[in-house]
Amino acid sequence: MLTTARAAVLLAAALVLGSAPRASAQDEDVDALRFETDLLSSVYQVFAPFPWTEKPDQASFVYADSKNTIRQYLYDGGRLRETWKSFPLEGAAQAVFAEDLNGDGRPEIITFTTGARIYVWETIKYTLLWESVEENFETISAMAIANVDRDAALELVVCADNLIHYYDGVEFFRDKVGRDFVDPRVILVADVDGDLTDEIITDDGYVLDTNTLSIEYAVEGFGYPMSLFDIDNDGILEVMGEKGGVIQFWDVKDRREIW
Ligand SMILES: [Ca+2]
Ligand SMILES: [Ca+2]
Ligand SMILES: [Ca+2]
Ligand SMILES: [Ca+2]
Repeated sequence: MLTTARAAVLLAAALVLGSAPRASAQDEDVDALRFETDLLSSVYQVFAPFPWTEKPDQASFVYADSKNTIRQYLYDGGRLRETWKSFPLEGAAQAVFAEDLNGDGRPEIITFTTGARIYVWETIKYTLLWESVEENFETISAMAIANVDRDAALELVVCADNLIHYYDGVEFFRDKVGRDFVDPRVILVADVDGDLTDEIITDDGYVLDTNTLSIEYAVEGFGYPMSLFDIDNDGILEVMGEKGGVIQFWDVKDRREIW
């Protein structure tokens, strides 16, 4: 899957680079790159759009390469160039995120690795804000960045050693730990039953309450890749996952598979 992701990233970059850098085509190229990065990031976790650039006609993205490094690229004036590279990480990055955790208007870059480490950088001077050296996890399998509690700030929602952990997105202390065993490769956070509170959805088939962190609905796996999509247009997202080459949809509100 990672190899496919990297191939897709290179393909996207090649498509952009391949287009002639005519001044009149530049805005279209930037839009095309933004579209590609959004699409790729929805399927491949090692890839994320970077939602901040100095100028409006630029676009940027981050991705985790196969050499334990996070790289940031900037598309500017018809050219794609690398603007930042992390130091070698403890293990290969499994997912990368670019979200403004501290609300200062600039995204932070967040990743976790096969070495069960979490890293967070700010992106003005690219100072490392946190490396989770003291957590001593055996494994980290999935992560999401979301607001899962009463304060307005974002949390890191991490599945470490098969339990969901919340970390404060500014001070990085552990806020909460679940008790239910889960084993996801991807975590999504959204309101999938229409009660106006978000749930945590794991690709191994669980829907957890964001407040209690206990399982409120379970199926035998939603599939991977997994995403959310309102297929019946009733305003409530369905869970969509791939299993054995088949796309399936679940309506969590009605507790049934609908497709
Ligand atoms: Ca920030
Ligand atoms: Ca919060
Ligand atoms: Ca809900
Ligand atoms: Ca729906």
